[in-house]
Amino acid sequence: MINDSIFLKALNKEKLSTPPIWYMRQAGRYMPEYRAVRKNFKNFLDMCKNPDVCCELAMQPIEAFNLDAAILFSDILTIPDAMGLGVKFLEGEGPVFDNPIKTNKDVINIPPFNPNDLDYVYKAVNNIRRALPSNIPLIGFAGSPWTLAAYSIEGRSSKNFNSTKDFIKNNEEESHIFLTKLTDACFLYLRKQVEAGANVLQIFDSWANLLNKEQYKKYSLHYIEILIQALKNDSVTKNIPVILFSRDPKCDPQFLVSTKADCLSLYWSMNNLNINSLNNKIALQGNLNPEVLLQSDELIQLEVNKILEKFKNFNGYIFNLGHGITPNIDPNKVKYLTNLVRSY
Ligand code: 1CP
Repeated sequence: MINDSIFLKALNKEKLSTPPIWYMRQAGRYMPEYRAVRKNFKNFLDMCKNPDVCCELAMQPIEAFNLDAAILFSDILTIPDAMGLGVKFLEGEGPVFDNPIKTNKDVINIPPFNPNDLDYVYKAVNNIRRALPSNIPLIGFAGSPWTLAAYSIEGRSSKNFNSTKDFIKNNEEESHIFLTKLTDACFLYLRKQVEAGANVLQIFDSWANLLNKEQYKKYSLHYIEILIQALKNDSVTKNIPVILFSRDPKCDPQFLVSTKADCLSLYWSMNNLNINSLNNKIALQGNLNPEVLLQSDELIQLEVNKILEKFKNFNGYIFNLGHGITPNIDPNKVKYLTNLVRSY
């Protein structure tokens, strides 16, 4: 039964003797099983368009580490691709857009988002839900409107997203129009994922760190708040817990709490949080620096103990990393870490 899930219990702020465990980017290049499947596809997005392959990939970390939650295998850039921006993942380069947003006209000309264009994603959700044990929830996800806008305007990944920063300065009105279109698309997309079987939703604001405090509220948090409100007001999604991951935000964590997310996924450097004041108000997830997994077993143990001590008295703590597992991490270290947390 899904109600037996310790992950859902933690999201519901229940006190548990052992925290549930899952990892951001738990399926991916660090696993040899993943690389064996990946080599059959030139363009990563073509692989995401195959629901049977997505199911196999989402199940790999569940089978390898016996985790307490699965995450849909897909990518956040499916939405800009469906909006006609032509997303490709090139070898060693990451995502590249054929038609990035360059002018304010490009924003106006974006065709209306049709959630049915992403049927391949909902089919993957359905396959994964059916493959999972009944007590293991499936996490559906979307990028935050701001993070999707940043990729769509920049046209690729970047260290500092300077074109995006210039665009929002020079085209304020169109930036808000674009963010509104993305917010609507995220809502329709997440609702379809829930209809297909997703039990929990996570919003990835992976480029929160680009904005200063004032900009962050205006260009990102504002739209996340609208998105969460739409999910909470909809009959299909109203009872689905929403987790918010924000990478290194330049604002008081209290602003993240006011989005009404059910759970905050804490970036590894996010230590300016008064945990006691949040007890019973919101669930918390994450916070271990993924780079710890490149260290010796002794060092991993030391860092894990610090995290588990920190959240010991918190009702609703979910063990996770403070960002995704990177390709250079040894799967044996992931196994070691998982066993450490379970035997704490
Ligand atoms: O070549 C390959 O094998 C592609 C590697 C890869 C994988 C495995 C990419 C390309 N995306 C994914 C899957 C993925 N992406 C998942 C499902 C797998 C899982 O989590 O188990 C999820 C949830 C994502 C989400 C995602 N994609 C985020 C948010 C999370 C985060 O890490 O902050 C972001 C920012 C992306 C964009 C993306 N996808 C892939 C790349 C190379 C990038 C760009 C990253 C960058 O800008 O640096």
